[in-house]
Amino acid sequence: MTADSKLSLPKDFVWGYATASYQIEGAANEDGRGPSIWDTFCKIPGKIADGSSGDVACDAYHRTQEDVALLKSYGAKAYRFSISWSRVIPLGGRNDPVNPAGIKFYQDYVDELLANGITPFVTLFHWDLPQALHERYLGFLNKNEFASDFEHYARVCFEALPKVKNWITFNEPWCSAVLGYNVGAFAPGRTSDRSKSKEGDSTTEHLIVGHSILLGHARAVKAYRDDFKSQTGGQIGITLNGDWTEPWDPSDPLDIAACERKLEFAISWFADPIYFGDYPASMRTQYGSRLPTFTPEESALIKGSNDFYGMNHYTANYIKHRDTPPADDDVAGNLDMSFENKLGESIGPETQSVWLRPHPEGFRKLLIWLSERYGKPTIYVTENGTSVKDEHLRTGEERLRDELRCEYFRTYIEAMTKARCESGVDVRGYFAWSLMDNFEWAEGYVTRFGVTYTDYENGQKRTPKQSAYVVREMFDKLIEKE
Ligand code: PNW
Repeated sequence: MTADSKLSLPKDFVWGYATASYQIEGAANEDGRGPSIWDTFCKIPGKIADGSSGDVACDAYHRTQEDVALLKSYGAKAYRFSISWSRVIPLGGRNDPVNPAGIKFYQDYVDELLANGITPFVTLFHWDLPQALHERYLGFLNKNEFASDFEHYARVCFEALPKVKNWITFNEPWCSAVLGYNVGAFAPGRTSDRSKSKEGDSTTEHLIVGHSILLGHARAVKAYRDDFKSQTGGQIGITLNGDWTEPWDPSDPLDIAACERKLEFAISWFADPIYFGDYPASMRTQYGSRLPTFTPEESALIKGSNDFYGMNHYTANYIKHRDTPPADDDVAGNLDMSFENKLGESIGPETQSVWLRPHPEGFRKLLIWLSERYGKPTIYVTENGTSVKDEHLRTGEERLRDELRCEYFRTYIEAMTKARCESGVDVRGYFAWSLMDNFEWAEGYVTRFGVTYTDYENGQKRTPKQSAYVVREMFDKLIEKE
């Protein structure tokens, strides 16, 4: 018996595809939806690579049945999508009106999925903050207002969608905080760099945003556990992004320490408060009083607020420590990241995304790292996938032959299975990013992540790529039959 033949996943392993509201829905101005900070951001010249927006996107708002049929044809057991807050509460706040058409859209979506035997995993917040809340009190920068409004919005969703048993509060708070309020590459685009934004302070705002999101998460989880969980028997958690790290020079203890520090700045920033009740010491050391502190009540509320860990994972970096003091706007832990190590070896092949190179072994290692640090939590991989270099330049049938993506899914799904079988990581589900090519944020429609080709020139027609069959084959092969 070869080592490989022992690799398998349990019968009840959940797998499927993930998307997000602003990236696929379109119908930005229909049926009472209010604008989000992404609608506003897309209108600023120069912010989106191809000058596009999510106004139409994949037109998923009008294609519920078609998309659920597509998922079914792929054999998906589950589907992760997100709710557009401003479709449900156009102005966002706890005293603002709820939009019945928005509620109905998501109720119908859930019903259509369930009728086809597909389990919904629903994200409450995937970056599209109602614009009105940004204007009213600067959104995340006002901790108490934000957390109260988010809890209210979460309650509206829990109430309206009792058939949903799997909830994710926030998607990748690191991206909202750092890309939105430090680098300024994502909405609302705040940064200290005055060539990019009139407003913003990259030395503090991302830290305040992170704190508000943690509190909003904890308030929504408490609301769910107090008033909904017992009736519906569901589960709730947060989704965090995190890349694996390898030392630039494996013989340098300072590079090894920097690898751990990078993981803490990216992941433990949010996961430590959720599992232990406070920020990691490495961040306190670097940021001092700029990093907010938790009151004892806040700490108690946040600690233990995950029924499961939602893991988004794409890539890995080589890490080199710095000998100079950290810059005031540093977010990584005072280190340099690179795709090449000291010997000039590349961590993986190029893709269309400048930040992403496949390195499946890093997925296995990070699953083990999370499992060990956080006491063997239940993990759902809520996103994993890749873009393909120059895929947007292909024509005809070549557009469907996404060999690099096929190889990515083969090797990453195998790496995850190894982490489960060989190291006892409690991973129970996997969602490939993404069901179809969609609006890739600041990269517009140039970068494609789908297992389905979306033809934006021809009525957003969907055509399966080879990778859709590969994902299915992998799970058909790995999941035990009885
Ligand atoms: C994730 N980075 O975002 C998101 O959750 C998705 O909405 C997105 O489409 C997907 O990954 C692919 O990009 C990220 O720059 C965006 O490091 C950017 C980064 C990481 C994650």
